[in-house]
Amino acid sequence: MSGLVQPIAIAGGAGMAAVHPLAGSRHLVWAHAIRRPGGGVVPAGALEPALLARLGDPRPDLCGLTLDTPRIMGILNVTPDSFSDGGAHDTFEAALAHARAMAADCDIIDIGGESTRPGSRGVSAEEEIARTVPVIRALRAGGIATPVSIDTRKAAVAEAALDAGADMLNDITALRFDPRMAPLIAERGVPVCLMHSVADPETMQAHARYEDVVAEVMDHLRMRIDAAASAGIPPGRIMVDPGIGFGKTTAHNLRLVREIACFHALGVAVLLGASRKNFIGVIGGAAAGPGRMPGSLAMALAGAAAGVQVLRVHDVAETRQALRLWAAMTEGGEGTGDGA
Ligand code: HH2
Repeated sequence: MSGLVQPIAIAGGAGMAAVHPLAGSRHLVWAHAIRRPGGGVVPAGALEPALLARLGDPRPDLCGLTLDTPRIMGILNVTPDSFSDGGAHDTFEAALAHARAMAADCDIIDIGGESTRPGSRGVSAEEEIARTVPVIRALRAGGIATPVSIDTRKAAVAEAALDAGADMLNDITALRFDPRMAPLIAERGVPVCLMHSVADPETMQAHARYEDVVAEVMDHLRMRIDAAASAGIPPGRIMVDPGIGFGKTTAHNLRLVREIACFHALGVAVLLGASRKNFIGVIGGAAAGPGRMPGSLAMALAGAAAGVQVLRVHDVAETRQALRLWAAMTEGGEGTGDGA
């Protein structure tokens, strides 16, 4: 559990001497890393070649998207009770309209039919399918080609969503909830996001105890990557996510975002989902909902600056604008910001 390495990302440093790529980013390089715990700074050249390769190598494309620039995953909760947008899109018409509106500004649409906010109770697979599948079908029938991710822990829901045209799975239990999930994803050959969580949404906040949250979350995700690989899902189709807010305190969430560059050592793409979560309200002084957008942008930019490949957000147009500015700034000159 010791020996974490956090590359110190440099924006726009591609022309500098003795720098290394950061997880295939076209915006970021690095030359030194912080050793955690302890905080000593080490030159990249002092690290083992295998670790350097995992930290630097480009990540394979995801659903046809290159991962050399931060990608936006827009959240579509077709639920009456999600913590920040619950009830806003819980009819078929409202969900479809929101998905169409988001499609212009996001790279992936993440559709979920079950709230996983702290304390929430699950719904049946049938209910989740009834909420999500018609929206996916209608998007495809309407010619919207934006990749769709299905946010579920149930294989029956994933299967129905993939049959309806979804392109990837987002599983907050990292394939642990339903034993039929890993074989399904291996057989379908689609990408999967493995998120760290403890217990279940109803009880997870009681489990927010870690000696070293970054090391423990990384160990867990490493084991889940290995489990997925044993089930026939290669690392090139895996993304990992520290699971902000899932059995974590505000201090845990802040540390995970601050040190998220450590996760590149897992050698796969990294997703950050901090949008509108409770800690943003606690620190930013905003009630649940759209008022947490500015703090959410701050966290999305922190992720981008650490080389995170996918940002899961509610406010896609605002995040797109912020990323355009960030990308243009990393390019130097006047920039076009077209890349993000
Ligand atoms: N957070 C939520 C749901 N799914 N998936 C990933 N990969 N990462 C996350 O951080 C994540 C997730 C919870 O947020 P939200 O969808 O806004 O709310 P709810 O679960 O109440 O629908």
